[in-house]
Amino acid sequence: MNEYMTRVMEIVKKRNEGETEFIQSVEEVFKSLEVVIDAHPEYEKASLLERIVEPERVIHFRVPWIDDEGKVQVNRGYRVQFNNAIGPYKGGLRFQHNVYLGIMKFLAFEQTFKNSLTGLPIGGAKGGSDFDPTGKSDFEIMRFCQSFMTELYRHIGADIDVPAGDIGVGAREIGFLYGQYKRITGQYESGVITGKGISYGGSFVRPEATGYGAVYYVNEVLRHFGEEIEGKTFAISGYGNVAWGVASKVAQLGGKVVTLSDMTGYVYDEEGVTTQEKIDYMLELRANTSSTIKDYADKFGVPFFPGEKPWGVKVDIAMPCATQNEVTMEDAKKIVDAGIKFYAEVSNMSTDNKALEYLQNNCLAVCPSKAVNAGGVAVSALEMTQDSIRYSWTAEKVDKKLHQIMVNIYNESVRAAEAYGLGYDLVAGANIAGFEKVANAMMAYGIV
Ligand code: 2IT
Repeated sequence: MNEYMTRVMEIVKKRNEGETEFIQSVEEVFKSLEVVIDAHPEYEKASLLERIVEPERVIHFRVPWIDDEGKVQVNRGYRVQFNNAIGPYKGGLRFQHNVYLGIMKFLAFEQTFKNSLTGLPIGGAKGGSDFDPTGKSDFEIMRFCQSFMTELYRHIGADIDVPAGDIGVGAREIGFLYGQYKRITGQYESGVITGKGISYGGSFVRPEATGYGAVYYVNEVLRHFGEEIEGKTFAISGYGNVAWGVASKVAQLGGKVVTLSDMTGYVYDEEGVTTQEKIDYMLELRANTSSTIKDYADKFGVPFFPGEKPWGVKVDIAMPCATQNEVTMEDAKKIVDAGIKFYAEVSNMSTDNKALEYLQNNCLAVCPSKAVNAGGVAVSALEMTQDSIRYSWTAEKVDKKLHQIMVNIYNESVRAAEAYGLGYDLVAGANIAGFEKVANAMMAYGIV
């Protein structure tokens, strides 16, 4: 990092004390940008970095709701509208017990560059709550979502800010949220939220998009090395919506996912999560808030490793699909020791910064989440387009567009790193390409 960047980094650390994930994500992006900042002295004159690390708006609100026992509960709600230089704010909502401002800001910052990389006109935002959906009844979730939207509705709109799902927010929650939005505003403004059901303005392939997109991206990486998905084995973590999309696309292309995991441990399925029965069972597991991944082991008679992560398993490709910082230095060493040559983050910022650097030095290819998982938000943007033209594209058409977008993201990343003399560096390439478009737009606007 050059002198200007070091100075801005100091400001970020001071202003965001205790928000470790946010500081980490800024550091990760900055590492890639030195060449760009050196080549553009006008950025420093315009204090572009000082501005780009500061969210345009942070909304923090109270969410009171009544549980099934009639007791009043209070959670914290957030929406961080980070950057709308290239389009309306766009990004998911996360409902998880550990949510706080530092996680919201890191996700919104990442989202800004990811959304730019998709090539579509969407800005960056994120929101959510420390509400924990595990063990809650459908009615409790509904009442929570209604209360959450009763504040959020005034801050969003099809051309303002368009939320979607993330951890803890799936089709059921999106239905409750949109239902309340529609009731409060009296408008059928379906473009205000994405991830909707097909019967009310959702897009085909949105549930699969993050996982499918990740596999399309990895496919490009393998092609670069003269390899293909067919016959390859994959270790993945998680078992939710994203892991499900990865497992089913890998199976379609003739590879096999051999691990799934959750907080309690991982399962090793040597035959692979390849049959329709197994892939459908993942959805069943997810729908039942009291089940754990051990149920998969019991059902299909495969080994379960309690308390362990799947990173010691010998496979061709490792793809973390669970959450931020799930791969630490210790895990990274296991991945390298297992002889794994390809590493693709799917969960946002899956890897801590030191572990990421170690993997970059020891693997053939390291693929960053903001490129690999961008297919999810890209199809969300396609959902917005379909809503605005009041027309629904076929699954085949959306899937084709998704595939093309992922190929473009890969090519753009390769190009951007090469243009700055960094060689084949997918991490730097994604950061640079994502940054360039946002930076150009911000420069055009003057000091805003
Ligand atoms: O992290 C992400 O990109 C998402 N949770 C999806 C966001 C979206 O607007 O579809």
